[in-house]
Amino acid sequence: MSGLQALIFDVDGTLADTERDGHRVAFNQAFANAGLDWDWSIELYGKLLAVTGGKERMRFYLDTYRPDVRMEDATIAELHKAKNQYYAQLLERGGIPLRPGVKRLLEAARAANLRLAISTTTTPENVFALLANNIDANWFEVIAAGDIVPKKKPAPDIYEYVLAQMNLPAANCLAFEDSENGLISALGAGIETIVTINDYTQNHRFVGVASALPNRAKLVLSDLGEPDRPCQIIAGDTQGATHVDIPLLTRLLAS
Ligand code: XBP
Ligand code: MG
Repeated sequence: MSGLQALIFDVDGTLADTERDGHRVAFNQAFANAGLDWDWSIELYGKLLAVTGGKERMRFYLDTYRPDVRMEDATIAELHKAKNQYYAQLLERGGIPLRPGVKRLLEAARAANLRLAISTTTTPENVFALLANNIDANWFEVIAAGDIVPKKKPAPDIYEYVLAQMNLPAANCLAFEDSENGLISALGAGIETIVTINDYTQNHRFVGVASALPNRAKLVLSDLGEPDRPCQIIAGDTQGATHVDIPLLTRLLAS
């Protein structure tokens, strides 16, 4: 078996810009509702994103910014559950659209009989909440999310889990990520990766990030682009293409 067989997508920041106006807002609602005076600004949240996983992020916040506060893991888990309920409500209101080119590329992949999967740090319910408002979850044969593996990104575990579930070698897959942690995770599993940046990740390193080969993103783009709305190419060679489509991905994997 050779060539491109499957596309594996990160969720937050890649399928949709869910962090600043989604998860962050929902965290703050949960904190306020619990009577906590924590308020995660847009800027602070950018720093907290260094840690993947909502529960892990809250623990990191406490350790780093509120060392005076003692909080049990169970309390963090309750806060996280409340935050995810607020997040789902926000998505139900249609608050967060898919990023440019995402739906088009997923439809093209299905038409080309490519297999699809999700590899994310976020809680499974949050993935389904996003998909429910945008695309059919059944398009993805594997949805690997949250605590399904003990070590979250940048560990490669979640991508390795997807490969094992799909019974596919890394060489037949491409990953889509938006962040350095995500890129390190995918490369750690040996999967070539396309990065689409966003406001929070535009200054991340996408070259020389992992000891595994290859140690760089195959492409770094503003977004996946649309035929009538070209993407910006930040690094890599799209071979003249102005949006990401299946012929480009097939060529990239072969090159
Ligand atoms: C996303 C995350 C998540 C979300 C919040 O990483 O780090 O923690 O910010 O989701 P990725 P939860 O883009 O790699 O999926 O609160 O459900 O963890
Ligand atoms: Mg992401």
